[in-house]
Amino acid sequence: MIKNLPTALALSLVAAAITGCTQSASNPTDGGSSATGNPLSFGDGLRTADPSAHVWSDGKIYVYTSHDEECQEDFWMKDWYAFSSTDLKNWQTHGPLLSVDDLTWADNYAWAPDAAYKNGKYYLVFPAGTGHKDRVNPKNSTKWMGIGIAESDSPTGPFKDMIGAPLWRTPYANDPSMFVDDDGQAYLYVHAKDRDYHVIKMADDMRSTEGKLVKMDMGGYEPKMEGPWVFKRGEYYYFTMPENNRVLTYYMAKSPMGPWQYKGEIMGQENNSNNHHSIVEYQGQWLLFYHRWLDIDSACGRQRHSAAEYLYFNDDGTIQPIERTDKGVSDFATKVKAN
Ligand code: FUB
Repeated sequence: MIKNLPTALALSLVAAAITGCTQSASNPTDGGSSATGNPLSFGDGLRTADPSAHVWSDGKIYVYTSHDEECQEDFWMKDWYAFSSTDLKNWQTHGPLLSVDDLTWADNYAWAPDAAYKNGKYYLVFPAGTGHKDRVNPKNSTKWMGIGIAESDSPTGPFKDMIGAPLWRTPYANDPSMFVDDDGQAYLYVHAKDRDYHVIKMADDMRSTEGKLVKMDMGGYEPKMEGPWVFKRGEYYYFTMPENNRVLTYYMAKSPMGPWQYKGEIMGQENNSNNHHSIVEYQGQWLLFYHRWLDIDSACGRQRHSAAEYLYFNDDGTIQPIERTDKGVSDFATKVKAN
């Protein structure tokens, strides 16, 4: 919790310059409310962002999120949560699953996490870092971020950082997405300094990487991006991302390492602010989880809230564009029953 509100507001304005998010407290009509479906009713007064959804063998859907402090200071974030459900309306809170206080190598920037399951273990893959970003004099910045991986016997932790170090120190990296293919090989995609559109294989024990970051063939289109998310449906792999940090777009391929073909927009930008998403199939229904910057209940103007929408494919495997709705997936239980 930020105690010095004027300082917090000043820093929020600096962050706004970066995210492009206008932190206006005067527009309460542009958001949904949890009573209607979006944002998702995660409860406990927690502000969440960067939702990564997975369905595990217990039949529940789990959404792993980062956790925004109230009136967050320039994305200074401390811990990660998960939320589980069977109807996407009633959610159970789990966490914190892990905190930067549990790490020996980072003390801040608990940014967008992902999760994976392999060989009977659950993994929380997460970015974290140290230092300070000087937005006025970037040359004075000391900020560094890397990717960690923590292990548990349960999807809800407690997760333990078994390596006690990041997977690598250079290049600077965040926003990990871990995709485990049908043959058990895990692939790690990241947003990294000078290494976007790269992938690295994980070793079988998931405690180290194998080989180098490999540059993928993106068919000649490589805009600024962050927050990659890779999934498979039928014969196609999908590489999806917030293009320019705001617009959700995607590529398709026949292999998890490409070559990829750009297919265009899934969801447009909102409030000129960042978005971060995941895509998963649950009970036969494909779903998009993402976050919105909404001015609902905060003295600090727009803050981030996790949300979800239905996602549909065309016959050729391409994804139909999605609009943000207030209703979201609140009728999921009846919808899947009817199918
Ligand atoms: O939540 C912190 C950062 O903001 C994430 O890592 C990015 O993807 C953006 O959502």
